[in-house]
Amino acid sequence: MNCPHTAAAPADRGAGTVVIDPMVQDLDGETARLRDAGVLARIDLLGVPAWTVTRHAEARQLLLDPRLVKDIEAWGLWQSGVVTRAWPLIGMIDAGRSMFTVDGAEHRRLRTKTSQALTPRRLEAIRPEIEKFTQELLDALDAAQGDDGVVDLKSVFAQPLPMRVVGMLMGVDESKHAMLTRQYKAFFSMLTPQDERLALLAELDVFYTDLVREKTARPTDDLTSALILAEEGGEPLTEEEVVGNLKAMVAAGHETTIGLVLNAVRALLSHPDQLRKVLAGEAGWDAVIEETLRWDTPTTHLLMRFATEDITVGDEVIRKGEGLVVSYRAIGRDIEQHGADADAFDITRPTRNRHMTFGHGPHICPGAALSRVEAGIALPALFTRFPGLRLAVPDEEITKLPVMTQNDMSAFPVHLG
Ligand code: STR
Repeated sequence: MNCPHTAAAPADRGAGTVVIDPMVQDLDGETARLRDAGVLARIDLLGVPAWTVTRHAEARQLLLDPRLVKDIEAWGLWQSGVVTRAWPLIGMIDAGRSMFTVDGAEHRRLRTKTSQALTPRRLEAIRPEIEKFTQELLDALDAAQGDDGVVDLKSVFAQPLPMRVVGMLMGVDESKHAMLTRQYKAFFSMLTPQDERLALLAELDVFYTDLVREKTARPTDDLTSALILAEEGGEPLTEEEVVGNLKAMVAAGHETTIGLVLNAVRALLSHPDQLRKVLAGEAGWDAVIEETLRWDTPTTHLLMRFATEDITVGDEVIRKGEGLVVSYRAIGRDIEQHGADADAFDITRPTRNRHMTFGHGPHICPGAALSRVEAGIALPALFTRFPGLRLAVPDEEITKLPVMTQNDMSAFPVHLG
């Protein structure tokens, strides 16, 4: 893709550079090329050069390294004006002040309440509601079948479920869910012109700011209200910080879990021997969830961290001011970590729990337990209600959306059986 708004000359990109395809035409091929390009690989993101880490052990170490920060002001290409708001991926980095964009002591201040609200123990309280949403959406699936018995599992089930859960948690009214789903779809799609993307982000900021002001005036029993209220003797978050956390939670909580649920269904339908094992009780749903997280990560590439000093990784040096991406899909397929058959889906694999799909270190996903609860309810409920569930098209015909950072299918047509 031609990228006229950046001045990064092709000469800046070495021969070993992997160009990340915005259309996501061959994700497995690209993952293999990244792995082959080395522990630390040079990538091109719509004309912008960056490093990516492709191995489990080194990623783990880098994710603990305080010399890497999320603050965009530490990025040389941003300081020099080579990268601007005209770059289509800027919204993944320049997303406002929140727990996603701040490090150190300030990061702990921004994040503590959210992570405490999402512990496995606290989540037990909302399990019945998640079960209720799941049953309602299974009914909706049944009702949405066409005359041919085909229904899109994505739009009718996998997409609305996490939106309802994160909506309930954050206090976002159901009447707004369709708008949010539409806006995030456009935000992530590389087919959306950048001026439209910037406009929709501005609209979302107005929406979230209004919501935070409403919750400030009339607090309710949700995490947004909790984020607004100061702890006994503590310093409250600013409005900007609450808005930042709220939008990070809605975007992350909604987008990633769609991938987890759909990828697990797809893996099971294309590995019927393993589905049989789960249905016969010989393997657990937790094994399906962990192996799916490893093998088909919802997040392909996580943008971005910046080096505040030169950082040596093996034979390469990330120079001060350079950007580092974490390529979770390649990391899940790391042969050193998972063995020579790392590309195979195998729910009985001994290392299935030793993946790093939720990250590591201070920014490790605060919603990890929530996504496991959601998938742990949705998957068995789906296969119990529709034991004859099968794909309505050959697996090769399922296409990916043109999204560079997330692993997201266009649709997932099934026969309910
Ligand atoms: C989307 C745009 C926005 O308004 C706020 C955020 C912050 C959190 C980000 C989110 C982004 C994109 C998807 C992310 C999420 C955190 C977890 C999720 C990166 C930039 C993952 O895919 C892991």
